[in-house]
Amino acid sequence: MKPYSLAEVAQSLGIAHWQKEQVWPSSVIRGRTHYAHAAWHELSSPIDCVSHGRQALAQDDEISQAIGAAHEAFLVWRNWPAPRRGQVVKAIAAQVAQHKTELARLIVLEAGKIESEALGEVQEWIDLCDLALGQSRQLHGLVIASERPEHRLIEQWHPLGVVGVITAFNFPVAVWAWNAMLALVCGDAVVWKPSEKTPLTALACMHLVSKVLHEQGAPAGLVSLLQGDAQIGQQLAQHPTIALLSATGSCRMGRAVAQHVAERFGRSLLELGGNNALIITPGADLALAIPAIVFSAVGTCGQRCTSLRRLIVHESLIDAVCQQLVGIYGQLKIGDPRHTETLVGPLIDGIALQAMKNKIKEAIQDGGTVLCGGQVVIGVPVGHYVQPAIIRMPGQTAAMMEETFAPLLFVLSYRTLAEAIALNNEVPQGLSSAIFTQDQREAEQFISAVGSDCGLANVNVGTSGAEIGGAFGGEKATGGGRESGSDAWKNYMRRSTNTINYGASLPLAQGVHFDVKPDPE
Ligand code: UN1
Repeated sequence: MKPYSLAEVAQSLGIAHWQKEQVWPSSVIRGRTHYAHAAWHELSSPIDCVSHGRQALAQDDEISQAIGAAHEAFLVWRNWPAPRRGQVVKAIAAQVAQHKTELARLIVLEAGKIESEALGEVQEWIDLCDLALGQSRQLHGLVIASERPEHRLIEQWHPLGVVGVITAFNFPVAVWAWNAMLALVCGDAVVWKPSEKTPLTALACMHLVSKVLHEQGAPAGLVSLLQGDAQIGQQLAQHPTIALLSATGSCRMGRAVAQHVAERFGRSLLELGGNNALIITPGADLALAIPAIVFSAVGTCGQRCTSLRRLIVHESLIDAVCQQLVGIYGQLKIGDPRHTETLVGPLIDGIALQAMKNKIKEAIQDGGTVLCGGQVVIGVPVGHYVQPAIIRMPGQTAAMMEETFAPLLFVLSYRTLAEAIALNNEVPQGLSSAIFTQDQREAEQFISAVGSDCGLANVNVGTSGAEIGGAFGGEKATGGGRESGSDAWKNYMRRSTNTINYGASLPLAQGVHFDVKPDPE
């Protein structure tokens, strides 16, 4: 296979001409590109670290323009019937499907994930459009029995306003789509700040969406893009017009965002770090468990928020499981993610590599034994390609309490299921978890109220690779938000409870009497 280049992919996505004198636009507002000259940063692919231009960073005037345009667009868009808004999202899905391969290739080039996973990510956008289309005819509330005669209580869901979306490099398309597609059918406008590591993927998404919005006659300014760093995230968090700020990223970022948003009584929707565990019980079907462990631990080079970080194995099996895993890890094809045989691409940057190295050192100090991996396979100037690592730990130590965004798997043993569940729940984060068992009691205990405390708790399925139909998110330091399927749409709307009196008297609730004598006149 001839490896494709960024220039070719940008050309096929119709955004190549957006690069002017090496500079990519700092924002897209009302479908138009802007090029701020005040600040920029160098762009390169994690595949080869070769520079492919500069990314201009949005300035204050662009931020206020984008939010202002979004608010104006919202005032119009909220009056479109929801099913008609759904038709717009349906047209977006068709546009995305037409460009699926090119968009996936851009993800490969910018995020460094393998093509099959990148295609899956674009599929996630298309799937979410399907879900949002159906939801556009299901944004319904309740009719509730009133305690008063000739009264009715109803709940309605109304569009919320301008939704800010902050996304991370590892899912530069899907997480944006979860938020934006639902927000659109709910009648909201969207301002997006993507990761500064994947700005071109965001530009391509904006190009696809802007074209459809224009064709469908949607108000200009409905969806805009601001390129930049944490500074912009902070401004979105502080801006009174952003009714909801959805943020995906580290716990540190989420804490800062949540505080600013709470300060002004705004709403936030947080999907932060995970520290996901998988339990192997004595009767687990290892033919299922082993490939699930490997995909969860090394897929996306360990850079999913759902990546498997902690493997908790029954003491009777731990030696056999470690041996099988070390054997498979030794065969993993690591390298250029554009090659079809590659399973593990590069880490996003040198900082990620350093974090992995530091964590391995810390784990050794805690008494861990490196069973395999940790070495750089291909280094700079090409990229940061590492051998995924497995470290056997004497117990759950301090080193294991935080998330390291790298293919680093800690293994520890347990004796009783209660002990395994306690280990699963002991960390500050609570995103994803899994158990491999053929014993129904073990499975049910794990997903019961006294089992895993995570937002996602799977049985005989790995920790990563959730479908869009369920609510996605986690508890504790993961931030508590739920995105994607189920009733996540409610995040993007406001609820109005209405009491309607269709009678000729005015009874008060709770039997209260408050007799006001009518004026004899
Ligand atoms: C993320 O890593 O932020 O469940 C999202 C998964 C994907 C989404 C991951 N569907 O692994």
